[in-house]
Amino acid sequence: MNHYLSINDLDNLQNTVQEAIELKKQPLKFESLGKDKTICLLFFNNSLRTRLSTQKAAQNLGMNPIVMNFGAEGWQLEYEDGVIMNENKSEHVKEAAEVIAQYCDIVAIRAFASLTDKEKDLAEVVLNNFEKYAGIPVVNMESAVGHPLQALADAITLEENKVNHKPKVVLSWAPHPKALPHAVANSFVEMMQLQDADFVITHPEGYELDPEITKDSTIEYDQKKAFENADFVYVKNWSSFKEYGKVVNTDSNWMITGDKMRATNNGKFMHCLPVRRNVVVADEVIDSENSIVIEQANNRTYSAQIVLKKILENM
Ligand code: SN0
Repeated sequence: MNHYLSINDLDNLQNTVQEAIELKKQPLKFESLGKDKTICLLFFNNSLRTRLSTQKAAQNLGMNPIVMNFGAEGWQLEYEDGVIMNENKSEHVKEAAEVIAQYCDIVAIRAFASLTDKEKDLAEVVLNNFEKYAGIPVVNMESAVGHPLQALADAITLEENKVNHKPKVVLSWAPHPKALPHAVANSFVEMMQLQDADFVITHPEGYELDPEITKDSTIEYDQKKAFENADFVYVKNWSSFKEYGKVVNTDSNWMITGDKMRATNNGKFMHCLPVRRNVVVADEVIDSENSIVIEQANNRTYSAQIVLKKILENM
């Protein structure tokens, strides 16, 4: 593998999940693979899990990670061609990306959706420009459109926790005070489309994700109906796609409660974190034995590690 920009960059999801589960048993087995290799992690947005687990994954492979909070400490970058740069942007991505590539062998980037400019967000301007000008492998640590490291960790967690051969997995929207990106939900949907599962998406009207991503996945507007027989309930808030970046519903009836979870098939609760307690999910649910959010976060290390391993093996 050269770049990891979307879950579809994996040649085989099922095999990759199995390889990650093996790696988890012996995380230091390939500690020489990344010797003398450097990875730059660039953060244009906040992070806890992604930042620490990706560093940890790189270190497990013997790599040297360099981390930069680009959003707070980097120069403001210009991405358009041919502009007169006499305003607030100090450096063009052409130089920035090429310079960064002098210092490292792989670059990993977090750059959330603006949620104001749909066209630019869908064009993945930051990620694609780095890919174009850095000339080294690029890893997506949550872009405008996707969060494939999270989706791979979710696939590992589903595999480890599934009881039925073909589980019912529900992706449920939940309320949130802020407008959040679609990336986590998008990549979860793309990942589920590669799985042998009964997959249902539930959200209020007006919260349809990009139809180019959901394709023919089942959408059920009745959350109660969607939860019937669910083995896994994956919860995430996102803002409206149609009314791009807007919060069009804050109905607290969509929060995940103990009563809703009791009506599932002893369903496991999943969330990528960070999560707003008692807005998105009731304490009773996230604190229950059926909550596997910490396992999901733990699997972020092995998701990043298998991805970096595949890139290193290809260098
Ligand atoms: C991000 C998102 O894409 O939804 C990152 C998730 C991995 N989440 C947030 O920005 C939550 C912020 C908040 O204030 O709750």
